[in-house]
Amino acid sequence: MSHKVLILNGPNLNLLGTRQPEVYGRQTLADIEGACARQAAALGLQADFRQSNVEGELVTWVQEARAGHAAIIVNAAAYTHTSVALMDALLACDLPVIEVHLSNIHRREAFRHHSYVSKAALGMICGLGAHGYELALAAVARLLNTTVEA
Ligand code: CA2
Repeated sequence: MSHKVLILNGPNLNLLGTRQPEVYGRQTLADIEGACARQAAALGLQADFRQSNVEGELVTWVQEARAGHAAIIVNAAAYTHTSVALMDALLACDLPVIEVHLSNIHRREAFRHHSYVSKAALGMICGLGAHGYELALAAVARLLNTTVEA
């Protein structure tokens, strides 16, 4: 049975493709979901792709992931820089966590340079647009295979 990977997207990412294409690209979140589904299948994984504008809903999904998912990929959007609650949930989930951002948060405003999510993440991919999600899935596939073989 293929491993299920929870791919979480935070607030306002549902607006992708409608505004600020110079920062976030032209792809919609549905485009990214489709690309993740294809990449996951090619890697023998299953993508469970979700978006929420509600911090508590993201926290609940992370808590529930422990029961049925093998890893979490998370673009927490603005909650990256504010949410101790999401960080605590990710730290407690006992799953490998990969952080993704479409933009290079370190080339942007100073308030985007700090990430609470990074405290719980094995690694972070930023600045490569939607391709970052596919790279994160490749990293998860490698991590899970390594774990099985070790
Ligand atoms: O670069 C990323 O992926 C971010 O996580 C995106 C967040 C931002 O707060 C982070 O600092 C970096 C913002 C997501 C909002 O996306 C929009 C897309 C189109 C129009 C408006 C917002």
